[in-house]
Amino acid sequence: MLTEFSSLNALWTSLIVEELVRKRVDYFCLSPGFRNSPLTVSIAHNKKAHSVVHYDERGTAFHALGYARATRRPAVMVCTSGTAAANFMPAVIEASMDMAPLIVLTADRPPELRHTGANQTIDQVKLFGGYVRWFCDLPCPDADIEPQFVLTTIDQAVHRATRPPAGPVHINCMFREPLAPVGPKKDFARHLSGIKRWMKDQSPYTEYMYVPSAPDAETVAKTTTIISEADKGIIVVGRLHGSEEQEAVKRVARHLNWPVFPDIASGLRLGVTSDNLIAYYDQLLLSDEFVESCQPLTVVHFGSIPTSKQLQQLLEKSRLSEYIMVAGHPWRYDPSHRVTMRIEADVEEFCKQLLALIEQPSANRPWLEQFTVASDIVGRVLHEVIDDDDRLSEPAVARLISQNIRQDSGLFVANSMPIRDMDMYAGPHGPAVTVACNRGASGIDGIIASATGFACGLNKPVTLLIGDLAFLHDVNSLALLRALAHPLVIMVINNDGGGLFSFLPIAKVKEAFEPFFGTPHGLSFDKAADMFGLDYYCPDSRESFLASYVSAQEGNHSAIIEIKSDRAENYRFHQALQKKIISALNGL
Ligand SMILES: Cc1ncc(C[n+]2csc(CCOP(=O)(O)OP(=O)(O)O)c2C)c(N)n1
Repeated sequence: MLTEFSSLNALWTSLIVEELVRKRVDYFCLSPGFRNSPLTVSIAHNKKAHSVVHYDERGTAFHALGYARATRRPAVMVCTSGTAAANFMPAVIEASMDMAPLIVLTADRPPELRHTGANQTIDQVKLFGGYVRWFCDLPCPDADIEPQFVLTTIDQAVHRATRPPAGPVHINCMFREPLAPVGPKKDFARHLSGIKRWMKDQSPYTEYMYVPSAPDAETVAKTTTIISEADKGIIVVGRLHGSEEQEAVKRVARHLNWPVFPDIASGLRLGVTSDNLIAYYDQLLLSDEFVESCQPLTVVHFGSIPTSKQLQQLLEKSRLSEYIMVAGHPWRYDPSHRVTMRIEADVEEFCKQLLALIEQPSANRPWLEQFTVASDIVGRVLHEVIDDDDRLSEPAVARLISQNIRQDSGLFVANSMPIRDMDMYAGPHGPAVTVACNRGASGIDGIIASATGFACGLNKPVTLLIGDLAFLHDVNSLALLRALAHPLVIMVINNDGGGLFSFLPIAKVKEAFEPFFGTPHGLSFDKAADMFGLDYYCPDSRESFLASYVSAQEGNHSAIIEIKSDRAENYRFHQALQKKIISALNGL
């Protein structure tokens, strides 16, 4: 590391960037602005820093979030002062609620310009409130403050962002003029004398050792007893963090051989290989008769709250004797207030210890078979109604993606109907691709940007399934597709408004429904593709859909595939499908 800089601003920001990089936090998402120039230029100068630049801070932040989701490592987002920083808020909230690590660096004016009417100056202190794991109001670079302070601040920030519950941290960086690193360089060797070793080294200044909490033997033994003696047990799996957790939960699920209800983001729902994975659990629960006959008494739950409303209702309705929830953080995750035993432990470690202790419980074959038989019946109805039908319905799109997505790719599903359709109808025997979604706060904002970040983090092609309103909400982020090394295929279901609302009781308020909820816009997206230089397809049959999807995935170019749908017709299709499923399940 050099000792000559044009200003203390340039010196401090190069310490910040270098320390982040040494912590393996080397992915920087920036938006342009002048107040953040010292940070921006230091990022540009650091050869180990990877950067993405996007003009819209909201998209920049969601891109960082998508990257963090894919890598489980923090991404850094950088912006100027004022409303630029406020535009980071939606992604900060999503990251906070779904435990994705982020380092937020906002530039700010010096203290003497706060509350003075100075241009582009807002109150940025604790701007993100309780949604960050840690806030630091970093003073203006100052020769009287030792450089060690800068390094330990970054080390603390990375630690707070990554230890469970992971999440965003915010460092508000005040800078006084001059901001541009121009003019003659000065030697800061004396100022840097306290960190000589760090200057020669490649290691971070402070190593934080995080030892994940292993469950104590007593807890594992107690759980083992409950599980061994349990009757009518099910395993619920919500979103898990990373493939290690997924593998560990899979092993426990296989060993217990209880029916497993895997959420679409659990990592267990696609590419199913075990007989006890109940792929269509959500659809089974449509039948009151089936629900009556299959009420669980014991639940073991890993990961977050699943998307399925049916499952939530089942858990509320059942007379559970034990509801064990295992997660590596202290949060409640219990909206129906049914959890009786909450184990805060590293999920992998807990699963390992449980497996070492627990014998395979005596098989309750009829209990498991009830679910596997019913799930097969749902599968047959779906095949008949969706796969054997020429129409390109919205459920058909979800199914076709699950069956035809490339093995070596990722899948991002938007909120509203895309995630529900995928959860309910995805074929379980397609490729086991990595799935991500923004389910922390379930916004329809920032989805395109999140998918681009996810693609960069995975370093693989990604398919995004998204509705038209979510697409329009984030159309700016199509500019981010330029940053991708692999193509993103955006499947946009254009049902001319919010399809989800047709399924809600508000749909009965006829006079207000269309203008205030359905919100038709009459737009199509060919021109958006044109504007951002993307390939564009608009298939109107299963056959042309498949041809478009194959071509888009084979091409080395991002594409929009627009599927036009009719909201009212989609609602009727779902209703008819569900009626068939219920009648096939009744009388089982
Ligand atoms: C940022 C944000 N604003 C509003 C909502 C409320 N909302 C939930 S679903 C939905 C409609 C989404 O429409 P679209 O993306 O076209 O998907 P579809 O419902 O047609 O599947 C809206 C507005 C939200 N979840 N997030």
